Amino acid sequence: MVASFANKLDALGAWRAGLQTQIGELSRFLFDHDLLDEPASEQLESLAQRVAAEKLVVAFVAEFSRGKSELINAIFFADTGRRILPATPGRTTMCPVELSYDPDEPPSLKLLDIDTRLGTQSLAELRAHPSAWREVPLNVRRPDLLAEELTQVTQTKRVPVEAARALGFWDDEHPQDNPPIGEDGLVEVPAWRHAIINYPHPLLKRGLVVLDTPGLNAIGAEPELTVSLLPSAHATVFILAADTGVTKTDLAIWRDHLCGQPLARYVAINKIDALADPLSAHAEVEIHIARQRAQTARILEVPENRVFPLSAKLALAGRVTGDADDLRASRILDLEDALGQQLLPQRREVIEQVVTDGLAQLEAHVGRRLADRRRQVAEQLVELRSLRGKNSGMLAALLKRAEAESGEFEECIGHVQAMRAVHTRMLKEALVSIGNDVLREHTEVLQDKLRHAVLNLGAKKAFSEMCAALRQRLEEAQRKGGEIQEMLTASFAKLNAEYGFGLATPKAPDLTRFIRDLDLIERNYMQYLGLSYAVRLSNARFLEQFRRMLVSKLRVVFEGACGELELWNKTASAQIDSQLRDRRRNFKRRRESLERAQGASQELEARIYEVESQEARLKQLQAQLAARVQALQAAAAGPLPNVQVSSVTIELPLEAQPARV
Ligand SMILES: Nc1nc2c(ncn2[C@@H]2O[C@H](COP(=O)(O)OP(=O)(O)OP(=O)(O)O)[C@@H](O)[C@H]2O)c(=O)[nH]1
Ligand SMILES: [Mg+2]
Repeated sequence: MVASFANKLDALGAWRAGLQTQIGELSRFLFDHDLLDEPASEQLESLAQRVAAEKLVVAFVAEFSRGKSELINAIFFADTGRRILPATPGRTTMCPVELSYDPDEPPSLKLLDIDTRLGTQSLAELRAHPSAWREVPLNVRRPDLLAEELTQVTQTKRVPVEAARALGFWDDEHPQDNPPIGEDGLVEVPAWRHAIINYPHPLLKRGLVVLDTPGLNAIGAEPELTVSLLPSAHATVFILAADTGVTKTDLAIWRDHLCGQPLARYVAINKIDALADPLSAHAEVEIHIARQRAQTARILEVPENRVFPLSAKLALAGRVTGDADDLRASRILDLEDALGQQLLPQRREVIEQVVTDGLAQLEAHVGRRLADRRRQVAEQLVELRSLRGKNSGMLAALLKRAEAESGEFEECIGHVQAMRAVHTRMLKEALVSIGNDVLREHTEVLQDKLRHAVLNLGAKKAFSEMCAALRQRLEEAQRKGGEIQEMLTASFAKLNAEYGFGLATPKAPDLTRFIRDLDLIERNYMQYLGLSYAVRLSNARFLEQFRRMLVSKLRVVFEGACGELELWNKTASAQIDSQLRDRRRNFKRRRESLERAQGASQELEARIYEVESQEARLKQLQAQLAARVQALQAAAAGPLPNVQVSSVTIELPLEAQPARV
C-alpha cells in the first residue's frame, strides 16, 4: 500500500526525533571532554530547539458545511473509532480550532472568550496569558466523552445587536450577511474567539498543527486568522462540495484568502458520495467527477493534479469499520499521498538546512579550540624534549625565561580589554539598529499613516515603505556585523603575532534569513491592505489589532536577528577567554615541568610521556568529533525511515467503544 500522509509524517517525526537524540549525544560528548563552553552550548541548544520547534501547520479552509471538520476526522482521528470533531449539517465549527500537542501540558481544550475581541490584545499576546483562557481537561481515554467535550467549539450565545456590532458580527453596510434578529431582539454570535486542543495524537506529538476554521466568509471572521494564522500555514486544504460546485462565496474565500499565497495549496472536492445516483451508471458519475475536477482547476487557476475529488464521510466510515471498499471509494488516499509526497520533503529540506548550518558553526568553533589545544601541546613537547640532558644551571635559566615570558604574556590583558571595549560599543550600535524601539517607532508611523489614509488608498504604499525601511535596518545591522568582523580580524592578527594566540574570526554573521522572513511578512500582509479591507481598517480597534499582530510577527524576526548577531559575537569573543585560560594553564605546566626536570631525569621522561598521551588523546578527540558531526549530517541528509502504519495509533489505551460514526 502506498504510505499515507499520516504514515509519511510519522516517518518525518521519527527522523527528527533521531536527529534530536544525536544532538543530545553530541552535547554530552562535548561536555565530557570539556569542550562545551557557553557558545557551543548555546549553538547546540538553539539547533535542538529549531529542530524541535519546526512545526508543520496544515490549515483546512472553506465556506461553512463543506466538510472541513469531517475531513480532519477522516485523516487524523479515524483510529479513535468515531467522529471526534463535531461535524453536522449547517454551521458547526464556530471559532478557529487549533489542534496541536504540547507535552508539558495535560490534554485539554482551551477556549478564549469572544469578548476578548473588545480589548486590543491580539491572539498572539493572549496566548501568553493562561488566565484569559477557559481550560477543560480532555478525556483522551474515552473517545465518547472526548467528542462530547469538543462540542464546545460549536457554542454560540445570544447578544443585542449593539454588542454584535462591537464584536464585529454586525455590519450595517452588508445587511444581507448579518445574523437574523430573534423574537427576543437578540442575535446569535460565537461564544469563543479561538480554541486550542492539546491532544497527544502521535502526529501532533511530532510537530503537526492542524487548523480547522469556521466558514470564512462569515462576517466577523477573526482578523488574526486571516492575516496571521493562514498566511503562516505551510499548506492549506481548500474544500468545496461536489453537490454545490464552486459557488460565489467559495470563490470569494479563495480570492480573499488563498489566491496568491506562496504556500502549498490543495483543493478537495468533497462529498462525491452524494453524486451516486441509482438512475445513472457508475461510469457516468465518474465522467461527471472528472469534468468537475477539470472545471474547478480552471476556475481556481491551479493545476488539475492539485484538485482531489473525495468523500470525507466514506473515508471516515471506511477507516472506522475497516471497510476497504469504502476507503477506496472515498479516494482520500490520493490527497494524503499528495500531502505526503510534496509537503514533507519540503519540510525535511528546511530542517536539513538548519542542521547543516548549525553544525558548520559548531564545528568551526569547537574545531578551533581543539586545534589550538593541539598546537599548545605540540609546543610543550618540543620544549620538554629539548630539556633532555640539560644540566641544572641551564634548567634554572630556562625557568627564569619561562617566568619572564609568562609576565610578558600577561601584558596582553590591557590590549584585550581595549579591544573588548571597542567590540562592546560596536555590537551595541549594531543591535540598536534592529532593537525593539526601532520596530515600535516604525509601526507607530505606519499606524498613523493608515489612520489618516483616505479610504486606505495610501495604505499599501505606507506599508511597503515601512517594510523597505525595516529591510534597510536589517541590512545596516548586517553591514555593522561585517565591520565588527573586520575589527576583530585586525585585532586578532595583532594578538596572535604579539602574544602567540591562535585566534580566528568566525565567518561574518548572516542575517539574510531574517530579511527573507521580512519579505514573506510583507507579501502576506499586503493583501489585507487592499480596498476590500478598507472598511475594516478604518475601524480603530481593528487597526490596533492589526498593528499588534504585525508587531508580534516582526518582533520574532528582529529578535531572531539580534539573537544571531549576539551569538556570533559571543562565539568570537569566547575564544579569547578560553585561549587565555589555556595559555595560563600552559605557562603553569611549563614551570612545573622545568621544576620537575630539575629533580630527576625519570621525572622529565614521565612528563614527556604524559604530554605525548595528551596529544594522542586530542588527536583521537578530533577524529571522534568529526565522525559524530559527519554522522549527524548524514542523518540529516539521509532518507526518512520506514515507519509502519500501525505506529499511527493512539498510545493511550482506549476503552472498548462500539464503532460509531
Ligand atoms: N455526503 C457527504 N456528506 C459529508 C461529507 N463530508 C461532510 N459531510 C457532511 O457535511 C456536513 C458538514 O460537515 P462539517 O465537517 O461539519 O463541515 P465544516 O466545513 O466543518 O463546516 P463548519 O464547521 O460549519 O464550517 C455534515 O453534516 C457532514 O456529515 C461527505 O464526504 N459526504
Ligand atoms: Mg467544522
